[in-house]
Amino acid sequence: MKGGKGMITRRRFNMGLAGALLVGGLGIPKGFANEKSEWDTLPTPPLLENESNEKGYVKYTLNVQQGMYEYFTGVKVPSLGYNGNILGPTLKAKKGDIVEIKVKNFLKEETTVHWHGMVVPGEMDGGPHQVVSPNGSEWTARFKVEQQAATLWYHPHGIGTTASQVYGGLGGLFIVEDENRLNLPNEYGVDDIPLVIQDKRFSQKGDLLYLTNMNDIMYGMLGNKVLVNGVIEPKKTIPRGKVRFRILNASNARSYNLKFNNKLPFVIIASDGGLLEKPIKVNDVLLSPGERVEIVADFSEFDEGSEILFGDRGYNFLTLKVGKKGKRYEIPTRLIDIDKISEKDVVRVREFVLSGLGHMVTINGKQFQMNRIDENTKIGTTEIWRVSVRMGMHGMMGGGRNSIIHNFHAHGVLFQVLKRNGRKPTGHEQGWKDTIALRNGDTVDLIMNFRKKGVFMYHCHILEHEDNGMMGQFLVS
Ligand SMILES: [Cu+2]
Repeated sequence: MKGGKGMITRRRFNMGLAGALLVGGLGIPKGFANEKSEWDTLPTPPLLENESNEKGYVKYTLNVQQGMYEYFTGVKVPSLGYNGNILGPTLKAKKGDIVEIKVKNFLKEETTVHWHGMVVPGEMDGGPHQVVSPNGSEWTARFKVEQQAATLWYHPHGIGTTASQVYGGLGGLFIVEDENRLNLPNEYGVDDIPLVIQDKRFSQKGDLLYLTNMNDIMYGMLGNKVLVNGVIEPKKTIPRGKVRFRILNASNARSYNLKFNNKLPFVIIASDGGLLEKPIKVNDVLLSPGERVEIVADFSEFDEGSEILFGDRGYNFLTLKVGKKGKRYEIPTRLIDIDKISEKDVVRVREFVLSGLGHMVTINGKQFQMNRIDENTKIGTTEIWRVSVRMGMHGMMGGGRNSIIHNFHAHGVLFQVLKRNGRKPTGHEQGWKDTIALRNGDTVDLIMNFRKKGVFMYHCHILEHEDNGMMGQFLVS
């Protein structure tokens, strides 16, 4: 992937930093002028070639490596990437495939690769127990894909190094496909467009900054620029027609309320774990770190050459230009059937209380310990996990009731949201999920059935919180 072609000007940065101060640590910085004139600066992460010719068998190699990358033209900064300088190739597999991925770690520190959203046995999960030693060591993950089509991702998950490694550039998409033949936009990079959204902080010179103030520790690292697929405020020509976006929030800590600038409605068709039962028409969608959503927007009513902006709270970080007429797609009113996990099968309700900030973050009053299993369960069991955020005195510092202060991700399982604050879930929370956003005071009831054995993590996906110990382990035996 090429670097961004943004030109740095003093004015632009001064405005940006001033704006960031005005709206506070949790707001999107305002006042960034988009000064790029070039089109199609949005790269599409390349599809990684399957090394196997055998049917039903997929083989990949991921080299975890250091590199240099130009976020701003002419300013090379150290970066991390899979098989390249930044981010990683998109992996694809079909439901039923046996997947074998060799991970080679060429970093000077340990790493792991976690398949976020893929339901696999604990020892293949790529969590903190599957460390890949530095300087060329290897680890091979081997698992069968047993879930429906979905947009998943992979990223590091080492102890205390997840946040810095993801921020440095490590992360990529993992697309699962299945036999479903709905007439949805499916031409990768053309009308089926991956958007990996991240924010990063840059100095006036264009250097990448990390953990430079106390708020970064308290709330997690928030940037002053938003990047899509590794490029700051990119632009992309899209077909005049229906376009699907597979959106991943791969930011360390920032949540986004994503919308088009012209109030263009769109439909959400998929959540973390795949298609929803029905497309849901909305004007915006909230995405906390680690969550994915697939949306379809219809640009057929726009004139060729129209520009549509996409972003959050007045900071539009993606510019789309309507191009030539695209293929015809019909979004059906019914997408798939989702089997509801029955509450009658629930054998246990477990409570998880998330609290604290900075170094004081806890789940149920505890911080992560590598040699401690926090919860034990049995394979095939159905449980409700009642997850809440109780900030106590910290609540007043947390940017108000409407900020996503923590979120919750469980490995090794997909869940359904039974209730959010006593009400039925709305939007993409009506589908299969593995990560869920939480505000202070929120309580969500998540119903799940354990299908894979092993030790798995549950944690806040604000990566600085995770690294500070906002994580626990459960054993499925
Ligand atoms: Cu958190």
